[in-house]
Amino acid sequence: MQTDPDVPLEDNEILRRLATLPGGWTLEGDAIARAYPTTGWKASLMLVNAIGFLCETAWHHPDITLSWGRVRVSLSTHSAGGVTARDLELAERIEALATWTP
Ligand code: HBI
Repeated sequence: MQTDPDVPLEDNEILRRLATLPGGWTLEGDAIARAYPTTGWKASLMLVNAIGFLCETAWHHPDITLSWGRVRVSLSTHSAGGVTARDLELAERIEALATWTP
């Protein structure tokens, strides 16, 4: 198994790991991505901020698209040119945050 953060994982390994991740993360090109439905623009903004702070603490920065009723997150490791274990670990943390209900 490849665990070097500077080496992209093989697609079959990414798909195998995504299958163990709760939520609807998918492999899209050189990144893993997931869209979260929200109740509106302000809810999207709050979710983007929460995900943003989490990612900043991990010093790993996804592309995030804020829309009315939807936040899309896309993660890859630029230095590796693809998806690494670092992306999968952060995806798991984003998933826990974004699906948390009080
Ligand atoms: N964020 N998504 C992503 N991918 C990276 O490779 C990355 C990052 N944030 C910070 C970061 N790399 C730094 O390690 C380098 O820019 C120094």
